[in-house]
Amino acid sequence: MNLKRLSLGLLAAIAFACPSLAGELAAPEDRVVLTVSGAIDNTNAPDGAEFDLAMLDALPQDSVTGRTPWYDDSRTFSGPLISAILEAVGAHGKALRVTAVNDYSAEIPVSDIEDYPVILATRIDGATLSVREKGPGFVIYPFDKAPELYNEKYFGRSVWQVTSIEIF
Ligand SMILES: Nc1nc2c(c(=O)[nH]1)N[C@H]1C(S)=C(S)[C@@H](COP(=O)(O)O)O[C@H]1N2
Ligand SMILES: [Mo]
Repeated sequence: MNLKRLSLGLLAAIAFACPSLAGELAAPEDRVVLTVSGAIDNTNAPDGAEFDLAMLDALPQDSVTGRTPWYDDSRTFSGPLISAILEAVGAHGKALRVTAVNDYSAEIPVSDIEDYPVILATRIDGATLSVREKGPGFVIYPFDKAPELYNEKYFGRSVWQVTSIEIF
């Protein structure tokens, strides 16, 4: 077997085994609800990686149910795991700067995402989160599974009306 062929075959096998290294990220077909920029390998736009709602829905999802400081009663939030978003864009940084439409922003260490199933909620009680209802994205920590997170430190990282995330 010739060496060039062998190395090409190896490269193809590696690209196949590691889709995040292959840089595959389809372009959004609908309104962009999230743009991820910064230290990422996979982009689909000059600004970085753009997602429409269907693209976020296609990622692994989780949900969080219970009382939060933002609502009077128990609610169920659901949406993609932020870890899945980071994987989709091939992120390699230590932190996320999460920015909302009102220019509020918070820094989230990547360790939070590794330690807990934090989601970017796109739904509340199954209904799409409109901008009026703190959408299109709302960072929700798993307060139901990890009650130790129910404090100001993590409330401050619970950014609503999220439209962009920068990895650094
Ligand atoms: N978009 C957006 N998200 C935000 C904020 C904000 O001003 N804008 N405030 C943060 C802070 S500092 C806290 S403590 C919690 C709770 O804010 P609240 O007390 O105004 O409801 O939401 C967080 N998420
Ligand atoms: Mo806060």
